[in-house]
Parts: sequence; structure tokens; C-alpha cells
Amino acid sequence: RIGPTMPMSSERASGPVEAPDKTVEEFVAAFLNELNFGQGVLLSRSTINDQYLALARTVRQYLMAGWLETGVQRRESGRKTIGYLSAEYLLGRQLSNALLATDLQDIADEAMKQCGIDIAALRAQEIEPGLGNGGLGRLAACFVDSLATMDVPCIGYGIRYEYGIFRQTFEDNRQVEVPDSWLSLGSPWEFPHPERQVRVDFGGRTETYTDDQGRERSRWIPDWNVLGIPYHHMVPGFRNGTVNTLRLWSAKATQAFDLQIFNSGDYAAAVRAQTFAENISKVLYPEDSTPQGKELRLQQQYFFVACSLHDFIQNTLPQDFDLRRLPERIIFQLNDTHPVIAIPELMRILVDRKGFDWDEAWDITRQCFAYTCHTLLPEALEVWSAELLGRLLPRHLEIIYRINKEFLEEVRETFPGDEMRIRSMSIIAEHPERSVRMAYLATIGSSKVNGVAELHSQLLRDKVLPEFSQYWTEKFTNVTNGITPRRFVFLANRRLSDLITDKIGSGWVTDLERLRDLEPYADDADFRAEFAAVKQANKERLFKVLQARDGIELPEHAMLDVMVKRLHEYKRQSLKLLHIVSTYESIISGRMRAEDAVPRTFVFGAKAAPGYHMAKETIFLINSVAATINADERVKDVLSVAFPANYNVTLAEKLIPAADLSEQISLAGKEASGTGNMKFALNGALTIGTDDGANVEIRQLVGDDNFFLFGMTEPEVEQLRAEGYQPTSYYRSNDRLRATIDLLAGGHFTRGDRAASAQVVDNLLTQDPFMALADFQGYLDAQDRVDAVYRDTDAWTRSAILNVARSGFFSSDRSMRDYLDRIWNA
Ligand code: GPV
Repeated sequence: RIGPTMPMSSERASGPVEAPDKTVEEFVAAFLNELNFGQGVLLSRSTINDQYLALARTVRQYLMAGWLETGVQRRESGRKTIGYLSAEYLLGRQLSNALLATDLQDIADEAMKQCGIDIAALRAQEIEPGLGNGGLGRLAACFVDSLATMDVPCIGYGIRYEYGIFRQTFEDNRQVEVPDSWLSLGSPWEFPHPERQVRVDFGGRTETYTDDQGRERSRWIPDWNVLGIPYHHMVPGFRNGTVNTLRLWSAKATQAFDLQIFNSGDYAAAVRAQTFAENISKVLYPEDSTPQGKELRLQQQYFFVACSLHDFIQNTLPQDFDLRRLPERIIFQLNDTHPVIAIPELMRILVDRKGFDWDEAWDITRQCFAYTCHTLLPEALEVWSAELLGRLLPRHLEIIYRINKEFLEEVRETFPGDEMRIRSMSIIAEHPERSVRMAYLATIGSSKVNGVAELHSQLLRDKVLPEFSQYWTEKFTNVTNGITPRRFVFLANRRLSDLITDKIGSGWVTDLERLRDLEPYADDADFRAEFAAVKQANKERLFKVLQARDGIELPEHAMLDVMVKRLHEYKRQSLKLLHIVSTYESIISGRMRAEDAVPRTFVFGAKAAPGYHMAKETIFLINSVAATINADERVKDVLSVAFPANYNVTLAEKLIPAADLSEQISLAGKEASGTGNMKFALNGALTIGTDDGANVEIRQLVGDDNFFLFGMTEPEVEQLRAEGYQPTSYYRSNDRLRATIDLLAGGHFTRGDRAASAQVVDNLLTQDPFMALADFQGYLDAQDRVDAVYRDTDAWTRSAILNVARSGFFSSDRSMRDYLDRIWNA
């Protein structure tokens, strides 16, 4: 039986909760029970959706005992909890992960077969919850997976967006966004708890008064509010019985509608307040690494943070808990600046509601927070105008001013007369308008600040927050990101997993450094053959998926060269495009014979923020180039370009295991870490990449011989910038670059319409803010090295195996251990 191994707590008067037996018979019985009594249909009349929902609820039954028991243990143990505060969780499909965690895959397969059902169709029925944009949201999902697997108490707090990241389609090669109604067919993985609703206030003003001890105090008189309804999700550990909780908040109006107005016939007016309130959790902002200074976004941030703090303090801690000891019980990890309003919120709770002195409250608060920064782009650091903050959260703005005043006084004591320094450390910026720098507030209000890769943490200290890192050397640290091997290797790459387990046992799934034991097999010809066969089988699986999903046909035997990530100028999809066009140009101009080229299939996956014009133009150009190349007989079976729409976690799980080459080509000093880079390496792709983010650490671990490095280093980028970067000089002096750009600009890919490619091309020639042209030649040279190694199948496979064997460091279990040791003291 699956179930608690601990003695049952006295808390449950009704006796132990038991899951059905882990046998095909009991699984079938539980499934039919869910279908008949839960879904209300007969098997013979059921739709695929009915069957999917019933299957999901069946698997849920096997997790339930562990979930309830974990909850009891968490309450009784008094252990410190990690409160992970994140505006995004990019979870991916839940069914497969739950089957994996419970070790029910084979039983469920067989049980469905006995019911005459193809389980693959049911897996395909699930719409993944896309409650995140990209790396940051996916990182949060990996972290909660690891904490559950390590049995660390964690509550993931976030927002239950009714619509997640938009669904991308292409029309005439241009991106069109469609709302992602992931809840429309039912959501069997969430548990609503309307009885645990929380009220959240907004607006109004503050006033001062004198309390009964004669102290001058401030209070907030808000003028509107909404309700937060928690929806709980299970976060199962890997086969360890632990199930942690993700608590996502949904906004609801305090009053559904105005009956008086409704009765008078103005129906729109009657529901206006409801619509307004419920808009707060309606949709995820599709911005990635660039904040939207929108009022609704600030409302979202405060909404989920206020609900979460209230939930922990009022509902999760024991009654009458002494809040002076709060830091022993919670550490709130701030996933970038999105939840940073939690710092003044905790101050408000302690000072205004619980009657603490300011100093004592501040001392507690700072111990309860830690801040992770995920960017180096100055334009990506969140700043809120004081006008907006004061209008929406007047008391919080007041608290921020006081935090700032006291902090600057402290700095002034250390650096008397250094007004320049003091101004540069102020939370409040005065130009172009008075505003609040959320990263500064986060740094001042946290016990620790970390970056997400070695290079990033170094640059964070030196370039983004230099005054702060001098002031508090000990506060700054690094935790290099990681990814969960459960989803991204064990689940996504079953063939490779079986091969690995066959050689070194299954311990690697929860102890990824054990992959080191594979190293000797890199020199074993039989193993290499098996490894290469796995890659080929994964390619064939991918091609079937792309055929069914997008109608894309790809040649069977070509190097699979993959660039998947959000579309961003700094990530340089345009540099990848220049490489493709350059190779194509070499062939059609006769400089290279098609039969001498290494056949390559290029795959892109990328969503552009709907308001990011240059990114959308780049998508258009990639699609245009793809259509032209794929239709050109001169390069048939030598060059193919695929750009399946709507890249998401589900597609990533098919794409990454099939890839030969991983493209990680951001301008040095711009990508904080990257996590796709880790997923590819662990699935046996070789990386072509710049010295940026976690690429640096990947290269150090896998070795220079097993990584294709190119491009300027971060100091070289800085130097070139200082000298005055002129992209046209590269265009003029490099023949291949000129031929490539001329072909792109000349309308060859846009049916003669030169204007259609002009924006991307002109941007490269005149601005090129991310120096694609400066790195172009180095990139081509590195691609030539890729071809040379790929021609030697043994050498390539050997490198691929070594990439797997040496990338165990990038498990998010290791990241979590680092957070526990360096940041959480738990
Ligand atoms: I700030 N990141 C993201 O996905 N969204 C954001 O709003 C911000 C950062 C990403 C970084 O760009 C990646 O380099 C990094 O690997 C990832 O966050 C996780 O740390």
C-alpha cells in the first residue's frame, strides 16, 4: 500500500486515509469509480476528456494520503518553512509527473488497456498550466519539485491566473496570440478552498493617531477590497510519500453584484465591481525579463503577497504564536522583485496590526526575507512610480519612505559627507519621476541576496548593486540554477534513463552527481552505439509529434540544431538566423556544394511579448526564411528550418531529448543563467555558446573539448561598447556577413518585398544593441568546428556522453541544498 509510513496523528478522528492498492485491478476499480461516480458517465459513453479527468482523479487518490500526512507532519514538527513567493509557476503537464512520482506508470498503462483506452490520448488531452513566461517560472516549478523530493517543508505561493501565457499561432508568418483557457475542460489538479478566503485592501489614505500608550502611530483607511480564494495543488516528491503544497490565489469580488442596480436594469453596471476585482487574477502578463509598469500588475503583486503573508501568519502558524520568533518558522524567498511589496506588508502587519515597535519589527522582517535577482538588464529592474504606489498602497509607500530614511541615516554614519553615495543607494529615485526601486528595497529588506549563476552573481555585485555589495559583503551570495532531473530526464527521456539505469543503477534520479559513473562508458563502443540509437529514436519520436502537431515533415538523418527560449534581442535569435542564411547563401551562390555540407535541421521555439515589436519582426523573418529554404530544391535534405508554434513545457519534453546541438548564444553579460542550456546538456546535446550565464559553468564541467565556445567575453563587450561600437564596420569588412545581410535585405525571403525584412536588418546594421555582427565570424567558425566533430560520429557521441556524465551539478536538488546552506539556514 502507498501511504504514510509515520504513525497516524491523533488529528484525524476518522482514521487513516488509504489509497487503493498499487495493482492493476484496484487501479481499474478506482478509475471506473471516478468515471461513474465522480464524472457521472459510463465507460461506454465517456469522452476522452471524461476519461482524462477520471484518470487524473484516480492518480490523485494515490497521492492523497501522503499529502494529508505531510500536512500533519508540517504542523506538528515546527520546522522552518520555505515560503516561495513567485508570480509565476510554469508547471507543465501534471498527469505524467504524478504517475512518475507515484511509480504508477506501468500500472496505469495496463489498467487503461484493460478498459480499452489508449493512455497516450489521455495524456495528450491535458492542457498544461502555463502560469509563467519562461525561465523564471519554470525555475520555480523545478524548485518546488526538488524541495518535495528532499522532504523540505515548502509552500509555493503564487497566482491562479485564469489565462496563462498566450497560445501562439502564426498567420502569414506573423505571431498571433490566442488566450490560453487552460481551465476550460476542467482542472482536476486543483483544490479550491473558498472557506479560507482572505480580504485584501487597496487605495484610500493613511491617518495618524495616538495609541493608548501615547505613541504616535499611522493607520490605513483603504477604500476598496477584493477577496483571495486559495487553490491548492499537490507537489509530489519523487517516490518518497511527501506531498507539499502550492497555494495559488484567485481574486473574487467582495460583493458579487449590486442587486439594486441589477433590478433597475443596468446589468453592465451591476457587475462592474465584480469584473474589476476578478480582473486581478485574470491573465498572466506575457512580459519576460522586462517589467510592465502597469497598475493591474502592481495589484496582482500586492494581491498574492498579501494573501500569502496573511495565510501563513494567521492560518499556518499555531494560534498565539509569538511573532518575535517568526524567523525561526519562515523564510520568504522573493523570486525576483515581483513579490517585494511583501517587505513593507510584513512591516505593516507587525507594526500596525500586531503593535510592534518599528525597530523590532524591522529586525524580524529582514530575517524573514531573502531575494533572488534574475537579470542584468538595467531596463528589467522593476521601478514603481511613487504616485501609483501612493494611490494604490498609501500605507506601504509611507513605510518604504521610513525604511529608506533610516537606512540612509545609517549609511551616512558610515560614509559621512558622501552624498553621492547616499543618493545612489536611495530606494527612491527622483528622475525622471519620483519612484521606488524595488531591487534596492529587496536588498535592504533581505537577509541574503543571490544571483543565479557564478558570473551573474559576480556582475550583480560589481555592476548592478555595487554600493550595496560593498556595504554588506556577507549579504551577497550565489546559487547556480538547476533543473529537475525527474521531469527533464526521467520523464522526458525514458530511453536514455533506462540506458543510464542499466549501467549505473537508478540512484542518479535523486542524486544526479552519480552520472559521473557514466564517464568510463564514453570509451565503450557498444555503449556509444546504444546512446546514439537512443538519440535517433528520440528524433523519430519528435518528428512524429511535429508532424501531428504542426504538419511539419523533417528529414530523418540530419544534425538537429535547436534554439528554444523566449524571443529577446539579447538572446540573439537573429544571430542564429544569420548563420542559417549564411550557410544557405554559400550553397546557392555555389561557394559550397550541397553534398559537402553536414545536413542540418534547425528548430526554433520562441514566443515574443505581444508588445515587443522587434521580437515579433524577428519571428516573421525566421518564418519567412524557413518557408523559402524548405521550398528550395537546391538545399533539399541538407538544410531545413522548423519553427513549431507555441513552444511550451510539453513540447520542450519532446524537443530537448532529440537535440544534437544546443544554441546558447546570448551576448556575454546579458543572460543571468539560462536553464534550457542545462536541460540540453543533461540530455546529451553539445552546446555552442558564449561565455555567459551558466554556460560558463557548463563548459568548466564538461570540458573545453566538449563545448563549442565563441564570442566576446563580458569585459570585451564592455570595452567595445566604450570604444564606440559600429556594426557597419563589420558589414563592410566581412564578405560573408555582407553577402548574408544583402540576401536577407534584398527580399529573397519575402517574395521580393524588401520592406518586410527592413526593420530587423536595419536594426542590426545601425544599432545592433546586442552586437550580433561583432560575434558573427566567431560564431561561423565555431559552427565549422561543430560540423567537423559531427562528421566523426564516435567523437561526437563520446562528447555527448561526457556532457551527460559531467552535468549532474545542474540538478535543482543541488540548488536547493545550496539555498538551504547559504540562505535559508534550514
Ligand atoms: I527578471 N528570467 C525570466 O525568465 N523572467 C524574468 O522576468 C527575469 C529573468 C530568467 C533569466 O532571463 C534567465 O537567465 C534565468 O535562467 C531564469 O530567469 C531563471 O533564473
